[in-house]
Amino acid sequence: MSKQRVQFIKQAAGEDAQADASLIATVSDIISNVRQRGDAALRDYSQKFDGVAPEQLEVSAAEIEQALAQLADQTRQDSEFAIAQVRRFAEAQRATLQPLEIETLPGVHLGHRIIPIETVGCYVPGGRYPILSAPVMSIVPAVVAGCDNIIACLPPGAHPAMIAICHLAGAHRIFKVGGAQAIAAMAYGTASLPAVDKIVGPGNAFVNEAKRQVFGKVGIDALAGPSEIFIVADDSADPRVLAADLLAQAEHDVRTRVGLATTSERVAHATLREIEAQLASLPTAKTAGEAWQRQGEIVLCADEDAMVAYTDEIATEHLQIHARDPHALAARIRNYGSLFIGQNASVVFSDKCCGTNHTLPTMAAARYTGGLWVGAYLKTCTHQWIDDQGIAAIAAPAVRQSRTEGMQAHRRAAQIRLQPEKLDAILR
Ligand code: HSO
Ligand code: ZN
Repeated sequence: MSKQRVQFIKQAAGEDAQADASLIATVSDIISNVRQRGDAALRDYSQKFDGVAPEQLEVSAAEIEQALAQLADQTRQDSEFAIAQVRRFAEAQRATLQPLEIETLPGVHLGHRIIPIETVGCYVPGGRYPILSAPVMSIVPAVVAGCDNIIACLPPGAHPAMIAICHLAGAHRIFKVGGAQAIAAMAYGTASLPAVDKIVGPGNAFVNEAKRQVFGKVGIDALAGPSEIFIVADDSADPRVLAADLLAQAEHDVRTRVGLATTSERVAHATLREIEAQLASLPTAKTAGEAWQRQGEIVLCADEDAMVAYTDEIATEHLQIHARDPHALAARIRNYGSLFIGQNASVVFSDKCCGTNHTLPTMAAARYTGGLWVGAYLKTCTHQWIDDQGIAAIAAPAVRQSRTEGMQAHRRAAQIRLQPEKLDAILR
């Protein structure tokens, strides 16, 4: 878009989140090692990267009991609340996916069925914070989809609460394996870990690169970068609330991209001041402040059209709309992972417990996809059945096209289903 219509009050460095050559090579080594040496390689990598090598890679029933017993009552209740909300929304979304049967021509019956993926692997990240909602977001929709086997993998050093929540969310088997080695194990299988059909869930740069490399052997949900937030605001927005929401995502990672586009010069400058003021008392300011310095931006837009165009270019993971008529403004924007309409709809609610999935497209992938949802665990597979009347309608074009293409076996396969007298009519 024409840059004259937007003015940067603060500009982001715009770092490239692509994997570099050494990361690609390291991950490729890890994957081939796990393929060759299985569990032994998993233990070696755990020792190297996590400082522990569990003899038993699968979390036992006794360990699950212990993790549940250690979980504070309130934390358990809050997790069960989050699980219930995510389940409720996933069930409603599941209900929108319906089987189809249609007769498109006399005797030509086409349809699709919705089939759960048999075995899914949910990667649960370790990382800077033990994000208790992470297992909820990848496991609950798999349960709702009806997957037969739901495997969860988490780093051996993960907080025991994460094990308890994997279990509460509905994982069938849980493994203490993290990083690229976990992705390799789920893709190819080892003596302890079953090979899965699809791997979902975010992770660090190693996990991400491993998912990219095993794609094809298994399905993957998406490639995840650091969390992002972008807010569009008119002059009715409250800079205190804007700053709080920007800093909430900035505390994830120093590479987190956070931004505000506004048509109000007052809101732009007041938010800049508010961010500095709030950082001063924020216990996680080390990360959030660095993220803001590196990746924070505030953009003053000439008008609403410029704001909408710029926002669509950013294609952010989370898009908040703070405006007098937030629904009208929201309706104009195409590219976002999840949309937060109006001042009350903060990203933090989706992050934790309101019920929408928090695993969303980053790095502008929102141009071509939405986030993780129950549909990601389901296959929409077509079928057809064709009676004699249908053959009369479709065999002739199939025979002729195959002949034109020189695909003689295809021609025969279509032709063999035709009465000889009809065939004569086609070939004439
Ligand atoms: N914003 C993260 C999810 C999250 N944040 C959970 C805090 N808790 C990715 O969408
Ligand atoms: Zn977050």
